Amino acid sequence: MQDFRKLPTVLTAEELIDKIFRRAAKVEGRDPKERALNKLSTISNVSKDYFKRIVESHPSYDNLPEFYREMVDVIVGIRKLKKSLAALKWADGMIQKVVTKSIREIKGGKNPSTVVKATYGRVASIIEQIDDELRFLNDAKNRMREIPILLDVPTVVVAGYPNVGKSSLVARISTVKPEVASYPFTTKKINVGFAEVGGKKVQIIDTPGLLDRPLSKRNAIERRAILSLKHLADIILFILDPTETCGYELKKQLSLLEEIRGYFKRPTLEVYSKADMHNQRDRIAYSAITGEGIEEILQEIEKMVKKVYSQTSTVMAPSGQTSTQEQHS
Ligand SMILES: Nc1nc2c(ncn2[C@@H]2O[C@H](COP(=O)(O)OP(=O)(O)OP(=O)(O)O)[C@@H](O)[C@H]2O)c(=O)[nH]1
Ligand SMILES: [Mg+2]
Repeated sequence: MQDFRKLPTVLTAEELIDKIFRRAAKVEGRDPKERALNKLSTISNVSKDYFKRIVESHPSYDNLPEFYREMVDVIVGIRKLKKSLAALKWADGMIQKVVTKSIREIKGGKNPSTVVKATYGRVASIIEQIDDELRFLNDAKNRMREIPILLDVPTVVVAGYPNVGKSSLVARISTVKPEVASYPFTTKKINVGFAEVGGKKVQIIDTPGLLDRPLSKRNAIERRAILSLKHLADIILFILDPTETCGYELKKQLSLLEEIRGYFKRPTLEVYSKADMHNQRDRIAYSAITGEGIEEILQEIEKMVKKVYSQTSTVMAPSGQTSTQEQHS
């Protein structure tokens, strides 16, 4: 499985030039000619190995399971990522050409130290040309750390308007403790935790808040929630805040709920949050503060998981393979 937290740090052009030339500087030889040839092959090898390591640390983005591919696209942009990796391959090829030419020149009788000096200059200039791409790849690596490792187990995606109490519930029922705060869009990425439901491991996913608006208007934070609903949810746990202290009217929240039911067509459990602040009980109402309703929610999830997983079909595993097991229709 692709673990995006294992992508290596990428040096800037300056750091990479320094690394290559420091290695070349240490190289010896019996005479000036041999020393120069050894330095050139060191430049060639160190840069080749470095570029290869970076390029190969990335998966083939075209073959990634959709959730991961779309997440990478939302977080960093796949086109830009591919362009940057291609730039590294270009630089590698150019350096190899320059070094090959220099070796030929020395063997042809040119002054070894003059050729080495000129090679240093050319190699440095090639690497400087990909400085933006190197920096982009390092930044991308840092940003892609947020992509979670997912398990192929029944998955509940918790969704709703911003600030309604999603993370507070996820903290209460699962192993993950996401940040909770009294303002919208506190959660900006997907948090994955686990809960034991009826003796079975269930994956619980906390998502950023969604507003009731067309997909084309959704921001990158909201898109992370949409991708979770689209690709990961066996069950949707939709949270409504009837107190409207979240800052959004219940009417709007209900309209989002209808949209999500219609669009994703997954078994959906609707619950009211903040039960300690209101008396509406026409849906399960829970309080993350008093614990009211929490047990009921877990029981409902257990029932839904059983129902959903009694039908056998194929699920997407994070590794990209598909596995047959009991799953939703
Ligand atoms: N009284 C009361 N307040 C709650 C309850 N659950 C959450 N809150 C408060 O509601 C606010 C939002 O809670 P969060 O859990 O961060 O809400 P969220 O839906 O994850 O918010 P975003 O990540 O911004 O979308 C915080 O101030 C919480 O303390 C509850 O059961 N009762
Ligand atoms: Mg949250």
